[in-house]
Amino acid sequence: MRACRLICVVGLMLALQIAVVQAADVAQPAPPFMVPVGADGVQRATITLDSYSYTPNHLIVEAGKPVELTLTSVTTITPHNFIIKELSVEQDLSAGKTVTIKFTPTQTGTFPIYCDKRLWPLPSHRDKGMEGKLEVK
Ligand SMILES: [Cu+2]
Repeated sequence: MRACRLICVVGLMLALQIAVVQAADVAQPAPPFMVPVGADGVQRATITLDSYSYTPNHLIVEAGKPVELTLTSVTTITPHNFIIKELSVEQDLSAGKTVTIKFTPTQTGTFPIYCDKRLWPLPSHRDKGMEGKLEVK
């Protein structure tokens, strides 16, 4: 009887441990991407746009240096866009296209990146998880 109870307790503890490990895996966000500065002083990165995500979705750049982002869409039908409202960045991107945008952030802070496309009456792409952030240091 006592042995049976012990086995049950050990079994339960193992099950809980597995559940905790799985939860940690799911909750782990992708690490932020430190955008490298080229020899010409330009900070360059490539971002992949899919339905409904940006990869990478958390970029870190330095203030006062130009940023050049190559946006590549890997969708076959759905158009997306790339908006950083605070920095006046707004770029449409048709399915399968690649566009390069350039801007120079002058103020530090963390600014949301998102896609505001939506097919009425469905939720916006941002609501479906198509968002990220630009951290300016
Ligand atoms: Cu979109």
